[in-house]
Amino acid sequence: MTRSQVDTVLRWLETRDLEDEVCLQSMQPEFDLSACGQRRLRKIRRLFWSDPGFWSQVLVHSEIGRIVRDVVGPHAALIFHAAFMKPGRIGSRTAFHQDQALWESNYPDALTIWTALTPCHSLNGCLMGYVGSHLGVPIQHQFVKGYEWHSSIPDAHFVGQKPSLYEMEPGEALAWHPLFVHGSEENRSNVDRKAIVAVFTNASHAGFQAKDSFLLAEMERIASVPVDRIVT
Ligand SMILES: O=C(O)CCC(=O)C(=O)O
Repeated sequence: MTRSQVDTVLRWLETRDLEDEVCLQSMQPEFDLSACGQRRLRKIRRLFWSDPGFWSQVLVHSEIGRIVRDVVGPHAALIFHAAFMKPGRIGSRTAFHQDQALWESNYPDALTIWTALTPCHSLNGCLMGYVGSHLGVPIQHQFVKGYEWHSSIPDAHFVGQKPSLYEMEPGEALAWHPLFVHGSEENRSNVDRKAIVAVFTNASHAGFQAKDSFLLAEMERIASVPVDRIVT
């Protein structure tokens, strides 16, 4: 994403961050809590479905749309779209997992694209992952004491292995396979570490089902109508 696209998305997210919790319910919010009771947004989901016009412009006019069309193909559909806000000082970690383990349906062709909106480095909880893990098999996930957000891969699985750290600048993106093992540490800096993640898959597969889905081709149609809300 370009700097101006990143700024536009940050402004959109800032508005959500200031919204009343009740207004955010359809985005299934999660919150981080400090020891003294401070509550900040950790994650919101269903970004696209809360503002399809805005997000069609962002996804199609950034490199994301082109990459998805090349890799996933003409029947690509968005099935998950979330923001990770990882607030300064209190932003919690994301335990190691394979995305496929957290989904209700199988999406073997899915492509996850994670875009940094702020600098992401080791101090503020950049993405980490095990190179080559996508070539393996689905790993057993379980609920681990002290980490309730979702099931994850117990530490014992990684004895003797070190994850790679992906330090990134705003606008840079990572793309991965549904079996790629990844996570992130807590934010130990004073500033928020923000990123958005979009998952696309091939919607023309027999038996394709998803609670939310939106075709890239339809986004392209929407984005072809000029609007003044996004600067490219
Ligand atoms: O942004 C993060 O810290 C975690 C992202 C993640 O785990 C995901 O998108 O699946």
